[in-house]
Amino acid sequence: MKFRPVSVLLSLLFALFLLPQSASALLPTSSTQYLDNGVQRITYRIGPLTVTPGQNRIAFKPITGEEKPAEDGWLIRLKPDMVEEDGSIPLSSKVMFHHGVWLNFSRRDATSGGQERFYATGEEKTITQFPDGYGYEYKASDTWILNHMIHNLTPEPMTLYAQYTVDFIPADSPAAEGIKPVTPIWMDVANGGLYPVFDVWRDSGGKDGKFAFPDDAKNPYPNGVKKNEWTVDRDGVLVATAGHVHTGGLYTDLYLKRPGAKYAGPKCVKPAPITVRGLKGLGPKAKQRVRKSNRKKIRAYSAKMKKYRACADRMPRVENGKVHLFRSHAKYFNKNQPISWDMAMYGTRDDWMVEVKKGDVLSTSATYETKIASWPESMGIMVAYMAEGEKGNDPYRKRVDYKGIVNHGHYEENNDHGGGLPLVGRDATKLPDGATAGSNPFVISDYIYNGADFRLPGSLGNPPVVKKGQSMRFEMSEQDLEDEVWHSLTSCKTPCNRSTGISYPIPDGKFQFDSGQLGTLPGPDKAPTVDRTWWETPKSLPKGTYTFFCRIHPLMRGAFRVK
Ligand SMILES: [Cu+2]
Repeated sequence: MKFRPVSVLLSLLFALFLLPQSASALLPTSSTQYLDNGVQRITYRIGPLTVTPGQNRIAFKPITGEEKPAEDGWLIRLKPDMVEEDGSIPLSSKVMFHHGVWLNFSRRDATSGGQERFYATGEEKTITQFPDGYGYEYKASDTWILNHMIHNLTPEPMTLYAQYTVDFIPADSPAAEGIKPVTPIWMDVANGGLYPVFDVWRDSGGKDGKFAFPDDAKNPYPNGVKKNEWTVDRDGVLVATAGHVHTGGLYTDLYLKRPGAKYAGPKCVKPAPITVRGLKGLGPKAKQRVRKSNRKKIRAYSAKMKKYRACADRMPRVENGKVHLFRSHAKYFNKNQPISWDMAMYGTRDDWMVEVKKGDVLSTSATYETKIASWPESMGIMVAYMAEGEKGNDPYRKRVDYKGIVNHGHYEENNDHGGGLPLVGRDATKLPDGATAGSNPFVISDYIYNGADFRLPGSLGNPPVVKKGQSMRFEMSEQDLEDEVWHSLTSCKTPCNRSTGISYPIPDGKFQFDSGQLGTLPGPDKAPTVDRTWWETPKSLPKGTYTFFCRIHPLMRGAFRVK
């Protein structure tokens, strides 16, 4: 989309009234660019969001007055960001936008029945854009709430803003004429929960080294409800989709099932093979003569084969009424290693446009790599957008699952990969024995695994020792529990002492263990914590020195020894 930044209109009035005298660096809540096709490109910031040291909590923030459009209209593109007070984007090695889900409390969600989840982002910061002529209908009277999880990887407090840039067409603008509304169809392998996650363990993926949820999971849906499916509730056309995975994720898939449906396109006729007199044993001249005399025949055959291949390529593969609609690949900028947030998802092309019928079943799955590491608390989401009663591509006649378009390039905030120098501590495998594990637990406080943290100097950093077949216990401090600072003990490959970044350390220990996020919360849904304040090392570990880190605060490193 081309645009001409004619002018930048700051919301001066609001800004002047709201600007605290001490905070002259504060940017206004919104700013507008007028694009030349009747579209306003408006950047809103939601906040300030106070981010406590080390936090990793799910919170809700009403999106009020000047944090969203003032008049009715259409949202045709949304681009997310997370910014500091001066508008700069923090390094994702320091703070991570785990997720932001924009909820519209004035509408019902198509797939969950709760409040409508109409837009979402994770740290990969996917831009949502609808094909020309489609938009998300906006009413100024709608109640919006941001469900956000901002993960502070450091002990420093922060003040941040969730920022989003919308391409907006006011309802009374001539450009709004004929825009068709889209409904968000939230597809999720664990749809419905506040924290829809699953664990991926290294080597669980079988021969191909890939683990797909739910297909490869044992008993993925214990109560029998297939959370990754949705029955289409009206005839319509899917206009766009893109996936969401976490680090280690390779792709998400979207399928459609129509009971009894079969391939309905033209038959692709494979040409009968032709025979040419054998060339074996002939001299070069004779060979040329034979080829020449058969040239017409060969050409005709090649042309038919070409036609056949093109036809076959356009043919969808239908199995038991099920057809593949799209695979949203994750493109990693990290030398193609799927080990960090330095990535972007593939989204559909504007000509994707898939016809669906009432009663069809949409389903999704998410695939992760399992050769490099384990990936606890992973997600698999595909938000699709659907327009009603439109004409599109019949997925049973014509293949629609082409590769799509990568959503964006590498982002600067993802430059800090870590895994280098300086080392954060000594090599624990070479340190002498520390204390012997007794009845007192090791207490985690001030971002230190006290008694087991190899970053500490001298004998303080020596790995504590436990007898084979026994376990040692780690406990959260009262203070961390009170401050809601969750920690994990997650195995990483020894010596696990390189610099911290978005791709180091990772859960790649030779023997895998993960405590989950230690902590407890009030209420029925304790996510993201495991609702436990302690963890014990597995009794099954063979002799050796084990290193671990905190997935929430990867600067934290520890070790223990089994003897
Ligand atoms: Cu921690």
